[in-house]
Amino acid sequence: MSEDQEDFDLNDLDNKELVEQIQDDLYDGLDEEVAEGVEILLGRGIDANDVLGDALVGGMKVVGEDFRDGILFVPEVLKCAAAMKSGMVLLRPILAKSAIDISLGKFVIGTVKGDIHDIGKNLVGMMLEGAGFEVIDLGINNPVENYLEAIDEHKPVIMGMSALLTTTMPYMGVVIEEFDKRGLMDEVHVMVGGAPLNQEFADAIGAPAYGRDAARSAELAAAYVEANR
Ligand code: B1M
Repeated sequence: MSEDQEDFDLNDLDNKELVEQIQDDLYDGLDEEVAEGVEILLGRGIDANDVLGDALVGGMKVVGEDFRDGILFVPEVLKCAAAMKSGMVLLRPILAKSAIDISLGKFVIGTVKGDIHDIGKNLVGMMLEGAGFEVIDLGINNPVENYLEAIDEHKPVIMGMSALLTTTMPYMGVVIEEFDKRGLMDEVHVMVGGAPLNQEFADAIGAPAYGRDAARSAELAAAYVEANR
């Protein structure tokens, strides 16, 4: 380690510099540094949502662009994802702290078959917990059978699917078709989300709800429950 690096202290940076430093550290896959930076910002009283949006999601945006342009490859992006998660672990208890006494019910969420992206799904899960839902996370790569089993076992109010690839998002339509065949669309509200989706796609596959981002999804889900109590 060079003398410069040894002397470098994240505490010396102002908030704006620290956000940029966290973005750089996330890009370089430095999980300990990302976690330290997040801790410092929280310790300075910065809102957890701002830390998430500016430092972590902001950093991942740059990663996504360079991944798309062939500057970063899968092994590097995996490290970035791990670094992002090291920051999310610290935000989770704050974002997920139950804001409401009465549970809004169960929300099952999972990434669809063929897709292993889970950062966005995990964020949505955190926000839902914060809004008052009990979240059952099915993880990644879920075939329709997993969603069906989860409905049977947990009787959720809402079932959420996430997809990050244009090649996996049509599978959401397959799941909805199966639900429809089994008469489940009246029993469970379905929400879909993920970067390549939009309202038009959600409408086309017959999804009753489309969540644009984590915060909006939690608001939509809570509003649905309130309206149907
Ligand atoms: Co992937 N990947 N990736 N990747 N990866 C994308 C998605 C891509 C856009 C990158 C790019 O080219 N710019 C591109 C997809 C292109 C396309 O389909 N058109 C892509 C590709 C091509 C691939 C591979 C095929 C690469 C390869 O192998 N050649 C491969 C596929 C693997 C597979 O799934 N079968 C692959 C692999 C990976 C990694 C494993 C390396 C890693 C995932 C690690 C992990 O998740 N644990 C990875 C990552 C990290 C990305 C990018 C860089 C970042 C995704 C992310 O976490 N974003 C991504 C580029 C990008 O999106 N800019 C990319 C941050 C997150 C907070 O946002 O997930 O959008 P997001 O979630 C948001 C909203 O979308 C919404 O709320 C969230 C929070 O606000 N939301 C929901 C999400 N789910 C929701 C569900 C809801 C409601 C809202 O209701 C239930």
